[in-house]
Amino acid sequence: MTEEILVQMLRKYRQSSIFAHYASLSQEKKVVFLEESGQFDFDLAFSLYGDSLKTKAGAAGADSIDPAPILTIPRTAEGIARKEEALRAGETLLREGKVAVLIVAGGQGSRLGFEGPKGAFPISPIKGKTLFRLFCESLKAMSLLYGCPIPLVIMTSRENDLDTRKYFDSHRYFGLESGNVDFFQQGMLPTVTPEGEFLLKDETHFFTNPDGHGGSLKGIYDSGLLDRLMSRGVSELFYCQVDNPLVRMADPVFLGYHHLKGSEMSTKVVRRENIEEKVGVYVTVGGKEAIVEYSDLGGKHMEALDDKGNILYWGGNTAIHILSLEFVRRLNSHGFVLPYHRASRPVDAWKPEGGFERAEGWKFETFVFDAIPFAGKTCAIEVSREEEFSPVKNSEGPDSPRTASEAMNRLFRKWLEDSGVSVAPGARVEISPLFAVDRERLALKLAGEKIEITRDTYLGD
Ligand code: UD2
Repeated sequence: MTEEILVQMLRKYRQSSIFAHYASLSQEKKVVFLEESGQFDFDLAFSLYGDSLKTKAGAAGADSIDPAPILTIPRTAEGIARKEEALRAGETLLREGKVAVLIVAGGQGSRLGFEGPKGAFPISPIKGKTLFRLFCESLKAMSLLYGCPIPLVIMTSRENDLDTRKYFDSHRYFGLESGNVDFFQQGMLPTVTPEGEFLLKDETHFFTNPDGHGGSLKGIYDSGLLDRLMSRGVSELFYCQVDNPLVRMADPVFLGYHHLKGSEMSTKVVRRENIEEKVGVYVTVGGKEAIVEYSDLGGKHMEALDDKGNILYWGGNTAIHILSLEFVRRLNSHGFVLPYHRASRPVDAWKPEGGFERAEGWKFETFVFDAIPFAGKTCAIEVSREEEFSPVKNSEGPDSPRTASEAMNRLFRKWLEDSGVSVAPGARVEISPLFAVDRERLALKLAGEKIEITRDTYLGD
């Protein structure tokens, strides 16, 4: 950014205190300030600020919300046959190299009290494998199983990009081909105060925030990775968050349902635990399938029960999706279409006269699930929470390392017991994805074996 452009922008948006601050900087600090400011879209941030003053944040049009069609876990012969058909279709996609995986990992582990990329957080019950290691080993196992490398794309943010790349490098990509792992940084947007002022993070930097996990659908396009994947013949993108160690990486059944329906964006949902659970809810809004975040849904719909007393809007968003790459391209080709949400949070902003002061910052971000209403066809399938969903969000309590590690232990114990292995009540177990990536492979591997597990056991490499 040149000084002329900066001054023009500061004048245009009447940022007089930042203008005075910039003018007070030494020449070399001005150079840093200009260099760092060049990558931010101030016009977008300010127009989002203006728009947000006009529209009332919060609840989607209450009268337009209805339950959405969700494929429940199959229990009939017909449903099981359909699942088998989906499995075969998904396995074909994997064998034909049509699938890539995107993990959004731009968030910091701050709610965990963990410095560094959240994916580097140790979580597995016996070996303490990190989230990234579990994902990579699962992906390696799937690539071996289907005889085709599955490209991995990781979205980082400005705060953790370097540390994330170093982490993968120092662990030699956990056995994946480094040529099959790509990273891109999500966009950063200037934070704005309710009075419409940009903030400073320190003497030479504006205060900015990551542009939300919806930014993954913009970043994969802007970085050129979308085109690269499509030129390799990839057509479907399996999307998940870095915080859920139970994700069934590149799940062929899910891929198959998505493909057989001709869906452009598919979602896995779990039955909401209770009416307070902090997850988005899969509904229809004005006749279009959508996910509305719990904070935007409003009590009436969050708490609604059906005539049997069950939660009416029961589909809780696991944030596990499949998107067709052609659809992701369409979301970008005439300007990125996802709407921005405003979130308010206290920030420690640099004062032009020196030192920091607590200020209220408005951050604007997009949510990946806002792409659902733009899709031609969509598909939502119910999955078992016990098998596929236990995110790590908080340092303790719900959605914590303890609940996720215990969920992994319980799942592995169940896999073993279902394979005829007796597991002593207190024994904790962990099964490496490279030993068996799912319960079916474990059963095949242990068939005919008489095994008894009496103490903490790790099955793996
Ligand atoms: C998200 C969903 C919620 C439910 C839940 C499941 C939203 C708004 N809510 O809640 O509906 O699906 O997950 O666990 O999505 N991230 C980035 N860049 C960003 C922001 C987030 O990479 O700018 C990543 C972050 O690393 C994390 C994930 O996205 O892994 C979820 O982000 P969050 O923690 O802000 O969303 P959360 O957990 O409140």
